[in-house]
Amino acid sequence: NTFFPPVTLQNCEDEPIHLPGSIQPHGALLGFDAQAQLLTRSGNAETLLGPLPPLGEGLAETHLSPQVRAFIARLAAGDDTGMETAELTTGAVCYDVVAHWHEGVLLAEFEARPADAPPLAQFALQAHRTISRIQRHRELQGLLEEAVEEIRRMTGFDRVMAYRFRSDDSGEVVAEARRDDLVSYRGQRYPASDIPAQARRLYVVNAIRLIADVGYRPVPLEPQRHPVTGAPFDLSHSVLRSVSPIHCEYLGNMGVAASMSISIVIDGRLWGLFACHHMTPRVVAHAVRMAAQLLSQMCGVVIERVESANRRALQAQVSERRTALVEAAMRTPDLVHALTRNALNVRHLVPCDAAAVLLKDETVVLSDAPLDAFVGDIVRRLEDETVGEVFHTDHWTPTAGVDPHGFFGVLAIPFSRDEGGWVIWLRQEQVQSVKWGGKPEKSLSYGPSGARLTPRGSFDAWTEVVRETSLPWLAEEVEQARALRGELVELCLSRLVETDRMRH
Ligand code: BLA
Repeated sequence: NTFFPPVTLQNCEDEPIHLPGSIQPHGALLGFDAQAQLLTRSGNAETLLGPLPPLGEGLAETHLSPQVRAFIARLAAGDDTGMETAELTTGAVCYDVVAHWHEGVLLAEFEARPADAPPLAQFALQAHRTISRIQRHRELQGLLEEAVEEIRRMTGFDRVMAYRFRSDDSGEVVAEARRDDLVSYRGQRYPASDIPAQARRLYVVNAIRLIADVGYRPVPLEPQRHPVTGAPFDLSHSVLRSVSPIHCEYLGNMGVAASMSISIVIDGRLWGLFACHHMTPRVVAHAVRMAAQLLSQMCGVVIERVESANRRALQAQVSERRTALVEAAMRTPDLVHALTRNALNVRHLVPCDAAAVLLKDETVVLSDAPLDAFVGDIVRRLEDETVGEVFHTDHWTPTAGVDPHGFFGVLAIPFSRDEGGWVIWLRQEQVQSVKWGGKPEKSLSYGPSGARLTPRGSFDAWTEVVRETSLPWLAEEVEQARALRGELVELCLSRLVETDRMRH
């Protein structure tokens, strides 16, 4: 790469992956301006496609085939920003030609159709069948399991994973279909830096990418900069874009020779991706990639539907529990008992690993761990602060000498300042609930960046990032706590008024 300083493990996010100045060698690229004059081409273009005009000139009769010339002339005359695809022959080779306009440059990419590529029609039919099956799912796990099986069948990859981003952009393999002899990656966690921010952004707008041979030598564009603007050509939407060398090293260390991933985008946000590995180089025909992309888009639609239905059902259920809990509290003078001692208690309002209720001199902790001192310390510290209605953190710093027993998430509501009334929910450190499940990677060799670029290295990096933090408290969880506080404040207030009236 001739434009930018070398990429290291430390500056991954700065690598301008959309401006690599080169493509992968399993195809050729031509760039034209609005006058259909050649602006750039990949170094392998003449070898693959035959004679081309000099830079700055248009295609003539001696260049490419009439079919291809007509296709390019038509696109050059328009300014459609979408992607256009055609199956075109030149020099006795049949190509999938994929063309799009971007920032005033028409990029046309040529991929030889694999001899055994099934006709597009067959894939359209198959995709249609699959999609109607996918649409029937009402539950996330089943949907993703079926999707990875289906993508594996469609593409023939050795391993297909559904990779889901978590709220901190770290990720988890949530479903997997794989060749029997491969170690499973299901359940593994990876830090956000394994798919850096600029890559996640790019994958929202360009939903699919193929690395046909991890060990490839990039083919430079000639020239690498636009002759008029001087800017490097933007390959954000290119299908042959050369990918980050760091990522290729990562895949190589894993023993992977070809990789493809397909974005799962929901509401303009990268929800996750289907990540495919092959242990030998593998070219996937354009039509197959489009079918897989269509499937992934459909998954996005269904996931969104399932998740919002789940969210609504859960919210309704929790609100019902909250009402029942407050009603129970209203029936007895012993508020603390009502909130902690029944089958339904404060633990059931917010997903947590422990909870506590404090009032006057009483502290009831719902946990196997001896948390009285820890909880007492939390309240002492929060009483000194202006907490407002709800306090929450996913990285509580315990006071020196107070054992947090592995709890780092604190969600707390003060419901009676005068009488020291608090409800507290606690969550454990994330790492406690996830264990490294991979086998030792005996068979793997490390590239120049060492062991960091391996699943084991990723897990260690993830562990480092999430050390002494819990899962974050979600907005709707905080809102449930706030609602409970409102109701308890009111309850306490009405009791106060009651006592007052009885006194006078
Ligand atoms: C890209 N990283 C990616 C991609 C995936 C992953 C799926 C998309 C490209 C592709 O389809 O292969 C990560 N792949 C994984 C993970 C699993 C997997 C986690 O199969 C788990 C099983 N990567 C690193 C580190 C850096 C890094 C430490 O691990 C940087 C310091 C960079 N990853 C990196 C970059 C890209 C990337 C720059 C973008 C590649 C591109 O599109 O050019």
